[in-house]
Amino acid sequence: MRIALVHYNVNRIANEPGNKTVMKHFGHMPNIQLLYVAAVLERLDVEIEYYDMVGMRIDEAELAVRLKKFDPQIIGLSVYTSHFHQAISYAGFFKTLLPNVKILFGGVHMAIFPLETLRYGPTVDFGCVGEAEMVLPEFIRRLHSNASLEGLPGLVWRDGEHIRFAGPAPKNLNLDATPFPARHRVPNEVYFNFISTYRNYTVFNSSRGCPYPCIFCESAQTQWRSRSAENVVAEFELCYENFGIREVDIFDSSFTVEKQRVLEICRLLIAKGLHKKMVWNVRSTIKMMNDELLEALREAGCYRIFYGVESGNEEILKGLRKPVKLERAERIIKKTHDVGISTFGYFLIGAPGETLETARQTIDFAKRLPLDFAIFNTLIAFPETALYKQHYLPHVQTDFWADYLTQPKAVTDFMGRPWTEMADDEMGRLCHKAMNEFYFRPIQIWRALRSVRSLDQVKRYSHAGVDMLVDYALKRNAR
Ligand code: B12
Repeated sequence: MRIALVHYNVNRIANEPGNKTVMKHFGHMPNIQLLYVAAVLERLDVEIEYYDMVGMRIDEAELAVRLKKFDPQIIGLSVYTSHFHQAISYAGFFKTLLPNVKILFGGVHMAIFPLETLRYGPTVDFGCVGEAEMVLPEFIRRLHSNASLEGLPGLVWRDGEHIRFAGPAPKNLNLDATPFPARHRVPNEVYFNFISTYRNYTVFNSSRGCPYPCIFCESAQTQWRSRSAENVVAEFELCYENFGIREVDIFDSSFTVEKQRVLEICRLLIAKGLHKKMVWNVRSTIKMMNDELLEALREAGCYRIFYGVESGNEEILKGLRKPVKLERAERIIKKTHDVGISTFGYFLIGAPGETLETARQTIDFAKRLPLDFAIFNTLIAFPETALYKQHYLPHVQTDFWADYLTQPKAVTDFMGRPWTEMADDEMGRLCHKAMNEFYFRPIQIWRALRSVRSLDQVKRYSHAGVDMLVDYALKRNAR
């Protein structure tokens, strides 16, 4: 059996909350989800081709040529709700090229809208609802043996006129048994993100799920599962030895949930000398960080920590169910900076109860912290989040995300924020102002320059800086 996996170029995101300059310079990262899928398929009796359209510079014409040549029976895509319509248009494109090909969707979107995706996406044949490693082995086995797909957990599929779904797959509780992402299928040397130091950069996942209840996140209070320290460090080693990777970006929602595991990862990285050969960074809640962890992380080569600070107002934080106190956030970020780890803060404008005054407090708080980088985004209510269910749906007449699935036009519609009286324009303007106020300070320019370690980084920072300046000047003139 032949299966093609396509990491398509995402350029139509619904309700995009991001800063334009950051989006423009965002970089291009490997698709870790789809690389896991490739690794799982490699263990089965399947021939695979993997196309990263941006990373491998494959445009649609070239993709068509390659797909026709490979002639897969199945094409797999990883889908977020925010770009569902783009995935659907790719599915249509693939079916015109290869009329008999079956389209398989997976990813976070399938976990939320399994039945709806097949109902409103007639070009989608199968959906994987859950982790690939929990569904694909049995799916492929049944396809190979021509067995019925009936009752297969984690698979949504078409049976003539009917859509069948036996419920989601059980969670993978043994992450150490999962193969490492198939990085040998992609050009690792081209990947980077907007503030990464090196270009031979990769995305990494050491745990899944998150125990915290933040209302804006779909992973809130989902079962947290982790890989052992040995398994994590073995993947670091492979990245360095086999793929020449020099920077590892750990995207776990909650890397620091288990202190002993983090300390052991640090110890092993040092024991193998990897702390001197590679740099890495993590995302952490303020709540789970402490002085001992910070010292250990620094020693082991962790050079940046991304903190979700979100707001400079305690009441807003409570409303977001964010487990952070401002005083602690300030202390931990200062300590992170003092031990020599670069700091990055995420902030939100437009939370429930936000006013001009609380937004101002957020901007001032961010400026007071020793942060090397900060980003201010407007808050978006994603499906299945508490924010959507409790602060959005009760206040509007329609179910935005349910309607969005049936209306491609909705991609360009803005869903609104009924939980605050502030106008969208005003929040957008405040985010823009916050970015300018934060970055155009001598101390901040100095901090950005001080964090530079590679020529590639100098070029990227200068381009982004110039764009921010031009944008700033144009917006000023327009006012
Ligand atoms: C890392 C991450 C990113 C990284 C992605 C890095 C990368 N290239 O891999 C970056 C920073 C690029 C990113 C960007 C965005 N993200 Co994001 N991101 C996450 C995060 C934190 C972790 C995802 C992850 O790595 N999981 C680990 C992998 C191993 O698990 P997995 O994704 O579930 O994959 C498994 C299964 O789903 C399945 N599977 C997945 N794909 C496929 C495909 C096939 C064919 C099959 C069979 C199976 C399968 O098998 C996989 C392996 O077991 C999640 C939150 C979370 N904690 O889950 C948000 C999240 C997925 N992101 C989200 C969003 C909204 C975005 C943005 C749209 C935000 C924005 N507006 O800018 C952008 C989209 C940009 C883009 N170009 O696509 C939302 C998605 C909401 C939704 N319903 O769509 C989430 C859930 C966060 C949230 N708000 O709650 N993100």
